[in-house]
Amino acid sequence: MTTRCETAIAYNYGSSAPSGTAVGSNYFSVRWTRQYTLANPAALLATATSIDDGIRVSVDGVRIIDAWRTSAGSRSGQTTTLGAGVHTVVVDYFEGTGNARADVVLSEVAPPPGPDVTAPDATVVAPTPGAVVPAGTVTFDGAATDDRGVTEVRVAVRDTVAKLWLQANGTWGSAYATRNATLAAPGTPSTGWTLAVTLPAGSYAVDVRARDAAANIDPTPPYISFGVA
Ligand SMILES: [Ca+2]
Ligand SMILES: [Ca+2]
Repeated sequence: MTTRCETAIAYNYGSSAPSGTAVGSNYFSVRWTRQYTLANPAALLATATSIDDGIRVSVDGVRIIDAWRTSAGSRSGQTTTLGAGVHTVVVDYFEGTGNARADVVLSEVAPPPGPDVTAPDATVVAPTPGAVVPAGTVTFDGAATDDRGVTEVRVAVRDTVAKLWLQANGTWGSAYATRNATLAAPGTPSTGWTLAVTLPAGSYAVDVRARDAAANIDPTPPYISFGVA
């Protein structure tokens, strides 16, 4: 038996014996053991692109590839998600007769993301609270952030004297109604937003609610009072 450190499992022994060992060119076996450190929870994927003949791979004692037979080919296997830290990988290999080959690569597979439970947050840059802006086209703008991506910013405009909301069709009504702002970078964690509406002189407020793809809504929506003159 020969024991030594090897940096990678990437061997095409062909019809020869592994160099530097006492074993013959047929009927030999190898056990490779290594520690694999995960910085973050992930699965380990073992990809054996070319194995001749048999292979077994286990991670922390759990078999992920079991192909202990005399044949050539590719095999792969994957763990379920492992915790961050050190994991032990053992690869067993054997050669029967004829050609011999062993190529095994380990890689990390990030776990699927969990549900999005973090709501976005929106801010209003214009108008500033208490500002008086010219009648006509009034442009609202601001920014919105989310841990994964802002998909919508809904803007509601209220006539604070009549206590009515600007409806989708441009009329004013008692029901809360919104318009979708234009996002500079929709679906990203940080975006600007803008919306223009036409307003006559009066007293107004704007209510802004950002959403993400999971329909989480900003729990602290800005509500900015302003005047039009
Ligand atoms: Ca063989
Ligand atoms: Ca989110």
